[in-house]
Amino acid sequence: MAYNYNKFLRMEKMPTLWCWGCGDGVILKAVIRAIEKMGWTQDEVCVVSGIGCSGRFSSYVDFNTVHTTHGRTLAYATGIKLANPDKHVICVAGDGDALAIGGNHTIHACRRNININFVLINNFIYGLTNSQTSPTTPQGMWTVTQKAGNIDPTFDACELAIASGASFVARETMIEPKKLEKTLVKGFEHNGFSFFDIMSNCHINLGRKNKMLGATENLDWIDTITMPKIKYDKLETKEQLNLFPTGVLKQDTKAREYCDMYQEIKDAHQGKRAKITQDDFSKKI
Ligand SMILES: Cc1ncc(C[n+]2csc(CCOP(=O)(O)OP(=O)(O)O)c2C)c(N)n1
Repeated sequence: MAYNYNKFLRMEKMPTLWCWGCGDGVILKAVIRAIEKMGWTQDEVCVVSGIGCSGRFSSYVDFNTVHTTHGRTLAYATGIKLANPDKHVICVAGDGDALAIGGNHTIHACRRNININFVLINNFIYGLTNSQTSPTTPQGMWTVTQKAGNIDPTFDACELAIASGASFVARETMIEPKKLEKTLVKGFEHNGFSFFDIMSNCHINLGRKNKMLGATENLDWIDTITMPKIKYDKLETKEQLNLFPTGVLKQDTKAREYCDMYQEIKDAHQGKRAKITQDDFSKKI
């Protein structure tokens, strides 16, 4: 039987403004299925998105939603989560939103290990504004800002998240929506900052300008640059070049979660516990 998404969608906003064949819709559906698997009610979830094609995500889903400014999703989401630790906060951002203008917020949200689920829709380009280079655009690709080919080295979003301290880091593609759903559930279950790098197509503003004539060619290309971590780990370093491992890349269940620590600070201010000292953290240092 076909899955019924309508309960979680704002049907009055349909059809979406996304291009035909865009991966954003596939990712949106996987997120909805993962939320339902978690048993979260609509009222318990808050979806925060930025500006871009990916930013439209929050307009279409029927949860508590905030459509924020470009690059600032995690600043809003952090405030929302700290004020409402009982809510499940899902943040959605494009690669420009998350890694260029919002790069600083991303680093610090990872560092704080706050229990937010960060869905990076990585289509390798600024989609909404028509093909400017983003931090994940592969070198050599045509962009409207680098018409002779992009010379900027490519960011590995997951390596950035791992190095910054995110306690759950995973990469998937929209080519395998079921696998994506399962990985989303694992991250949603995790108490800490969950970072999902989800590779997706933008056949209109990246693909067709780079000899990938349709959505399927764009997806084929994503398939060639990704590989399950278990296989990837068996390759020689030189064979790993330009390949991105998929699956859960990091999970640290011992890292302290920020809202829990924030509660301790509140308790200390209210005299309910002793002040927090360096000794409380000495094991980590
Ligand atoms: C402060 C600010 N700077 C620039 C813009 C213009 N702008 C809107 S969306 C966008 C980039 C979109 O690319 P990305 O974040 O990768 O999302 P996508 O559209 O690909 O989903 C830019 C530069 C803006 N709205 N606000």
